[in-house]
This record gives sequence, C-alpha cells and structure tokens, in this order.
Amino acid sequence: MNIHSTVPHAVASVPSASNNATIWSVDAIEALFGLPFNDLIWQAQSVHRAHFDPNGVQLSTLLSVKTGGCPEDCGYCPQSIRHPTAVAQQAILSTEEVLSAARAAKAAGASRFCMGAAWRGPKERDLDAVIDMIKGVSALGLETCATLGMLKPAQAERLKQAGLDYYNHNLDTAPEFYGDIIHTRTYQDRLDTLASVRQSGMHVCCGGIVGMGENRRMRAGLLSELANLDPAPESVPINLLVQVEGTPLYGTEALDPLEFVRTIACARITMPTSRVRLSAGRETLSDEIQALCFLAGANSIFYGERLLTTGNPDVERDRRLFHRLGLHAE
Ligand code: SAM
Ligand code: DTB
Ligand code: SF4
Repeated sequence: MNIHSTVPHAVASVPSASNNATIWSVDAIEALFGLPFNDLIWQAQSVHRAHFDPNGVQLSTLLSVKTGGCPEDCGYCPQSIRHPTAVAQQAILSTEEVLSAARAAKAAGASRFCMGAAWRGPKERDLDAVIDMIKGVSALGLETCATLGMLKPAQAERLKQAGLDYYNHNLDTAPEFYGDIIHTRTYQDRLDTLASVRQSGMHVCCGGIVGMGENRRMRAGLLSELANLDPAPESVPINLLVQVEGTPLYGTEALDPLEFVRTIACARITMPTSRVRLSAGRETLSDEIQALCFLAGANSIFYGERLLTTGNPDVERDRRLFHRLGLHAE
C-alpha cells in the first residue's frame, strides 16, 4: 500500500455496553490498534482530555524491599532464582531503610511510594514487617503501594487495615500467551489475587508487559482483560520488557516504539478514567517517543534512578523532559 492510498477513515470502535459495564472485546481493541496512527492518537487524546488534566503526570517511586531469590519462574524477571542473572539476593530491608528512601522520594517530588518484594506471596511474618513500613510511609504523607505477590483475602484485608492505598499485581500478558512466560502460577491465580484486593477496598494497580514476543492481538487481549475487570484498575502500569541477561526472554526481538505508543493509546481509550503509567523500559525510550506516549494518554511514570533491580531515567533527565513538554507533577 502506498502512502496516498485510501485508508478507512477513523471510526471509533464501539464497545458494547451491558448493564453499567462497558465490555471491550479483543476484536474491538485490535481494531483500535489498526487505526491510522494520527486517528488513534487523536481519539486517545480526546478521551484523555475529557477525564484528566492533559499536562499533569503522577509520579511513583519504587523500592525493592526484598530482592532476588524468588521461587517463581516468570520468564522476564531477573529476580527468579531459576534464572542465572547477576542480581544479588538481599534480605528484607529494615523499616528505617525504607523510610529513608521514602523521605528522599518525597523530597524529589514523588506522590506515591511503591514497595516491591520478590515473593510468590507474603508469609504472615513478612506481612508484619511490610505493615510497619506502610504505616511509616503513610505517616510521611505519601500514598502507599505494595507488590508482594499473591494475596489471600485475609492478607489483603490486613494490608487495607494498615492503610495501604494501592496493591500492584499484574496480569502481564494475554491469557493465551501467559503459559509461554510463567509456569508456577496461573492466570486464574492472578485474577483471584486481584479479586481479594478489590474486595478489601484497596485501589487496584494492574497492568502488563509488552515486547515479550507477543503479537498485536495478544496486546489487545491483555488490554481487554484489564479493561473488563469491573471496575477497571485505578492504575495501569504498561511495562516495556527490560531485557536482562540470564532471563529466558533475553534476546527477544525489540518492539517497534510506535507500537508501544499505540498500546498506550489503546489503554487510554479502553480505560478512560484510569491512570496509565509508563513503567519499566522508559530508560530506552527517547524523549520524543515519551512525548508521544503522554500525547497518547499516559499520565503517570516511575520516577527515580531505579525500578526494582534495573535502571530508570534519572531525576534530572525527567525534570528536563517535563520542562521541554510543559508537564507538571501531580
Ligand atoms: N513478586 C511480585 C509479583 O510478581 O507479583 C511483585 C514484584 S514483580 C517484579 C512486579 C512486576 O514487575 C511483574 O508482574 C512484571 O509485570 C514486572 N516486571 C518484572 N520484571 C520485568 C522486566 N524485566 N521488564 C518489565 N517488567 C518487569
Ligand atoms: C510494574 O508494573 N512495574 C514495576 C512495578 N510494577 C513493581 C516493576 C518493574 C520491574 C522491572 C525490572 C526490575 O527492575 O527488576
Ligand atoms: Fe518472582 Fe515477581 Fe519476579 Fe515473578 S515477577 S519471578 S513472582 S519477583
């Protein structure tokens, strides 16, 4: 097809409505992905402006409070004990160590502090330690988020009672691709944890990873699963695979950055009131691609030099980027 050929004029794919919930089929989302780029971005930006300040971006800082040695086998993850990576195991941090990182995050301008642990799920003793951290971080005036693996309903309840604002647990990819990436827990396990979190009254932070060798229909499939959670997650991290030597996914063909922008746009359109977060992989994106992601409706980032075990743009680079784009932190 040459660039002058007639392409179907952009028509918003219409999701079907049942009761109060909007159902997004994989087909409808795949159709969005297939729109001419300008039409897709225009639609995403229109949805974005209807619900958010178009120039505001929420800042979350991550800290790994327990690193490496994880018994799970997630194919992307440097912290799995099954993958020969350079990550050194580190026992759980003290509350004081966590609070000093949280104070620094707050001073740098973050509004939310997210604590990650390389566990299949927390044991009761682990939960006691994390609850102490949550109370301390809340007392600093930061929103709190934790990602500790699978949760039972009573554990979610305990975290809610401790004042945890968000729990992060990702679906990672489409159901049909999931078994190629993770063998030690099922998609249903993840949905069960998400149900426990939702039931407890905490906000849900749930997204996935692209660039793992999935095809476009699978990216649409992931977004369909996320958008059809009822209600949709309040926070949707879209990670671009960070390829770490020693993990099974190291060497996967890189995703076209414009396809990443399309994924952000489709997330925005299908989850109009959720925060869509540019998450892992931002270090490898140019300022110009990040600008397109913000135009496509991303309105949250991980902020600070590190994710859990891998790098993230430094604060100075992000400050320059925000200045270049006239963005402000929320
Ligand atoms: N262990 C807990 C769990 O998996 O539920 C919490 C921490 S885990 C590191 C949180 C999320 O980080 C994963 O679900 C995955 O989406 C993301 N992640 C991990 N390694 C990644 C990588 N190399 N690139 C992109 N995202 C990654
Ligand atoms: C999420 O979706 N991405 C973050 C957070 N939730 C916990 C983690 C990204 C991890 C990237 C690989 C690493 O640094 O180990
Ligand atoms: Fe463990 Fe989480 Fe990494 Fe999976 S993503 S190996 S559960 S730390």
